[in-house]
Amino acid sequence: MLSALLILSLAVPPAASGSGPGTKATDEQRSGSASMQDRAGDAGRVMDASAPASAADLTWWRDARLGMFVHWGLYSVAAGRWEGRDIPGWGEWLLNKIKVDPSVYAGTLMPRFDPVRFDADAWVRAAKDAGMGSIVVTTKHHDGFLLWDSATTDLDLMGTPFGKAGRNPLRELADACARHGVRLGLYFSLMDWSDPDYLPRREWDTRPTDTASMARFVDRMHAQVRELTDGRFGSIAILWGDGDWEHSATTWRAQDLMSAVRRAQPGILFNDRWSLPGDYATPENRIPDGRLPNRPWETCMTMNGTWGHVVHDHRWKPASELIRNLVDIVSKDGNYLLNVGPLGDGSFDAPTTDRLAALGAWMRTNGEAIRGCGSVACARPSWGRLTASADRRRVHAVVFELPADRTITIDGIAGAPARARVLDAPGITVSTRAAGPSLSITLGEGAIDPTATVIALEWDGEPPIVGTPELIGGEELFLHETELAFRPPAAGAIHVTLDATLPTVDSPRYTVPINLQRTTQVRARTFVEGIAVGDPFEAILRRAEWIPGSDDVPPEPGVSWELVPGRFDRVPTDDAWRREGRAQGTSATVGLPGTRPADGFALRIDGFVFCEHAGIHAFTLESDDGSTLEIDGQRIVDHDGLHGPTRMTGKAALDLGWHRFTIRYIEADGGEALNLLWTTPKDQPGAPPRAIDAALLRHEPAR
Ligand code: H79
Repeated sequence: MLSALLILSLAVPPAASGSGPGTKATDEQRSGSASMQDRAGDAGRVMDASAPASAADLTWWRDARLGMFVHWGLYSVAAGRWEGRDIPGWGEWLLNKIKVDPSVYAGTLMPRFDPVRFDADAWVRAAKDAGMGSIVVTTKHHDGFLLWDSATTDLDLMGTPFGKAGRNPLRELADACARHGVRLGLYFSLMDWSDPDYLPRREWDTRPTDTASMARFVDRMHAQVRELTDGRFGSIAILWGDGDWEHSATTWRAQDLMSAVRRAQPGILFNDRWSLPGDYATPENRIPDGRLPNRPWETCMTMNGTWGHVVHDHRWKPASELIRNLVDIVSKDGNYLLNVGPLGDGSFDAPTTDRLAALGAWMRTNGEAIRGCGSVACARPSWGRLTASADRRRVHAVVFELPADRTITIDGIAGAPARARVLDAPGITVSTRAAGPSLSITLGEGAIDPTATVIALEWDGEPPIVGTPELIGGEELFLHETELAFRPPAAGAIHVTLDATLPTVDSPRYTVPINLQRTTQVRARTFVEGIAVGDPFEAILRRAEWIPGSDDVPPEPGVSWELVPGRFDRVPTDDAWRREGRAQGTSATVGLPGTRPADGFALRIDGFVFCEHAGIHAFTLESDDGSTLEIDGQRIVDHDGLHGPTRMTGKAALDLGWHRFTIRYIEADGGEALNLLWTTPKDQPGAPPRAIDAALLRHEPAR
């Protein structure tokens, strides 16, 4: 019963520390893969399988909750018009709409890029006054124009009158951001419709492709990103990739690029559009239905129907919609990146300025319900949304539609707050009344903000929020028995079933930890005065099946390995080892052979590991790219596929003695790393995985 033995977890390394801003990666750094020493320094921590694929510090980003997105480039000059015609749709997609040779597009618009009204301070002040913590500005969109002086191409700022006049908008923005305490993020499109080496070409593009080389393009793309992050624009808070979908992380060499960028900018965040998971997800023009479990996210959204300025786009969203979107997003633990499309002259149009002003006015009064806030574990109310402060002592009832009786109810808060106030109308009286699992709030007479009124509810300790029962004891994989324990609820009682039925108020009430001795499906639900509150808890706690060990000591110390050169996307079946070019050897511990092919290979490592203590062993495979681990013929870790240096852990109940294991590994592109770590029953609970002592590894001689 294989599934009983598997608990997988995945983690990736934290940002590598290294040289500070100003470092310019050399060509060797670019083309070579990071050394094993670098990888060792990358050692990550084991997290849930669903945990974000990064250990970057997102604190400032989460706390800010609101940022400004800026789409500004050659297309802003055209403003959705070409040869006297209105071009419908997104302004920044103009080149793809007019389907002209990229040199015609650039030749027409570059001489006209002279935004004399561009004022970096005004942009940053507008963002700050709107309550925004960061600005993410396009440095290069799909059209391929670079908004800075780049050594990599002539399709850059220096081909415009603005650049020739000595202006440097990204530098000016960086300085203004530093002056105003706003973080600067850079948008960068990987897809490039102008670069002669980029493939695939758009279907309308008639330029010959015979001399194009994606490898050369990726080199140039890396060089561009390194220019942006080498310190010339100061400290960069976010690298916001886009247009990654036409190629894999392998082709982009995304992992190498990210590692190099993180060395130059240790605090930088990556979005999820580098063909890798990155630090956070980026739903576009869409707000998810709820939280994304264990995944930070940010919705980016236009104010009208386009990102880049289009004179004839009048699809403006009302400011009230933008404000409610922000509240909705924060109530789901998300961020809001709201777009502006400045004009070709560098100014903002009136509809944009109006919306930023309305947002700012609302934020100045109600920002405490947004900044540093997140979700509340209660059902979503019909009249608006709930957010909670970071210290969880303050809950904000944000009212979109106040019922006629001026009373709102929060299901799942079973007690009245110490204080309550209406942020935009402090004179209004607020009376609160707790009844069972619900809190009712009635507002006295007085006008309130019809868009979104915040009622701040404060407790002196934890508010009595009653939701899904929280497990605090009980192992998902246990040996003989485990003690199932729940955190005592803030109010009411937890009722539990162990027979897969939905708990009712008549099910046994949880009072003390429950001893489990067999695989059990646990369901639990909180009831206050007989009324069910929140979603039920559900989990299967599995009793492990023992894998017996062997007393026969394998003849040779260390492990044996076999290697075949070739390109693999997944670890191959054993037939692959009949290929030509096979190499074999032995080594003292699990790792990569000293000499190995440059263009990809598959590796198989065989051996036996000695378990000195019977019990649950956790094996952590750290690899770049994919790997799998079998113990006694059972797949314990499946860390297959192409990826950067990440860890994955699987558990098995191993009896005393020697256990046969096989590791399969592939190296396709980018960095190379392979490492096997473990924790044994004699390690402290929660101890980090450690290397396996070489004396515990032996193997049978190769046939
Ligand atoms: O920069 C903005 C967009 O230009 C960029 N991402 C945001 C932040 C983006 N590029 N591609 N996509 C988003 C997704 C592709 C959308 C498309 Fe279409 C739908 C391409 C073709 C159909 C939009 C509508 C563009 C052309 C028609």
